[in-house]
Amino acid sequence: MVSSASRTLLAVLLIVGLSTPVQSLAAPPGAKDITVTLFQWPFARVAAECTNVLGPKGYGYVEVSPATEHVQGPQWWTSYQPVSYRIAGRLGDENAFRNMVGTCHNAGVKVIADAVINHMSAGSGTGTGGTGYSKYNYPGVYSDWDFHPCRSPINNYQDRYNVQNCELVSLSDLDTGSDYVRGAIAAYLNRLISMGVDGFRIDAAKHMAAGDLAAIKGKLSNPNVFWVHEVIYGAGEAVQPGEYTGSGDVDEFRYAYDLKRIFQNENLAYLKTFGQPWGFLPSGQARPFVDNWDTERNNSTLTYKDGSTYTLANVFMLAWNYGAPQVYSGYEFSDKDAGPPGNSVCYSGWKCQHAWTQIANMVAFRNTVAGTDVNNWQDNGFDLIAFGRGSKGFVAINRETFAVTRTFQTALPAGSYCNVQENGCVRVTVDSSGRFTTTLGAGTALALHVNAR
Ligand code: ARE
Ligand code: CA
Repeated sequence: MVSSASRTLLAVLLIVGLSTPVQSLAAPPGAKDITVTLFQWPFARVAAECTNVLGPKGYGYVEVSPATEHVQGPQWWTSYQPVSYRIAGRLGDENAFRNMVGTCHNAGVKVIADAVINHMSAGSGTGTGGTGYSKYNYPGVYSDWDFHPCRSPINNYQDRYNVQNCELVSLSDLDTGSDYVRGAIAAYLNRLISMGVDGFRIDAAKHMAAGDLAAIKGKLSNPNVFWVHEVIYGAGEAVQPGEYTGSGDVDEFRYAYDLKRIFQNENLAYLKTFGQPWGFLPSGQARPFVDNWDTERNNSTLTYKDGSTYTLANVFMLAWNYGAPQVYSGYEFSDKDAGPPGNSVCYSGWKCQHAWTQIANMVAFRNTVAGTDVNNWQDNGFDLIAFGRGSKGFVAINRETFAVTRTFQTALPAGSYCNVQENGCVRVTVDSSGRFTTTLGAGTALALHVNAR
């Protein structure tokens, strides 16, 4: 039960939030448009990674796992069951969070927080920050009447009411139509904004009416802050991704599903028209990706377990001019519920995809070719493709099971370039007509750009 005193306190906090001068950080994807998601990385480690890797490599944004206090347990997904809006979860406290934002900003990297605002927890117990809770009762913030009256699990994605008002996997579903709930959510997001957060991933956005989300966004101290909605496309479902573009970009799951199919079972040559013509959202509203923590566990997309096919799909995404992409960085698992490794070392449990040469060096490639069109598309009809980006970059991808030797036509200025797919600088010479000849091993790529000569 929420006392009127705590409601008054909340109102005061809201007003304080509104009058605190907040730097305008709204930054829809621009020249540095790549987000890396460091799944379940502790905030202190994210900070160090911003300084050591993300900033130097040119990543524009880092997305971190949810920050709030959550239910206890070893599974990773406990962080998707908030019990209060205090920053007191497995990944670090408020100090660690603030330090991370400051350190990442100093490294030129903006921070996206994962906002779990559709629901609170299931069950009852004591949260990671010591808050006692039970279902529909979260002391200091929500009580029974703040939740939707449908108190059963979602079981019909054909029915909008069921999807948005009932319980996603039995999690207490907030009444996001209520002004009090909207205010409480906005107060939480405003606190993160006051700590310098630059954007939000809206978890389970499909399960909230687009109008409710727009109303919450309207209450923010910076209503233009960057938002990206998680709305999983499902054929024939009542709620569709396109409904959410009014208040933010949307994760384009169809892109990830189609990439898996093309890379595994069809021909890369088909990718020539990849993008909106395939039924995806317009490029300016989409966040494409190869995988995320849900899809790598349900096998709907490629994953690190797919070896070079996975790496090449990432290379393609980063070279292709569609959307503002997300690179995913997770950890090895065999049990899909298993929480993150206890150590903090790249390549030992943690996969650190964002630091793999073939992926990390494509960040500078993408930043260099920003704003250019695709040109000089070439393919062999099957699984060898190549294309340029204006006169600034060129990529060739060989997903064949054999090496291919070929002369490629580019629009690059003549000169000696480094193949940034390799460590060190393996030289490729582009002649005065823009051509070069090379041999691409099975499952490898080549990428050249004018800032790596
Ligand atoms: C866990 C247990 C459950 C238990 C629950 C409550 O696994 O058995 O009932 O706790 O005790 C994550 C995990 C869940 C976990 C949850 C809470 O994945 O397993 O539940 O945390 O701890 C739908 C939603 C989409 C959602 C996916 C998972 O539309 O928004 O389901 N994705 C986000 C996050 C998840 C997270 C949550 C939301 C919850 O990315 O990591 O869950 O905050 C079709 C539909 C999709 C649907 C999909 C799967 O494709 O089109 O809309 O996605 O099926 O059902
Ligand atoms: Ca809901």
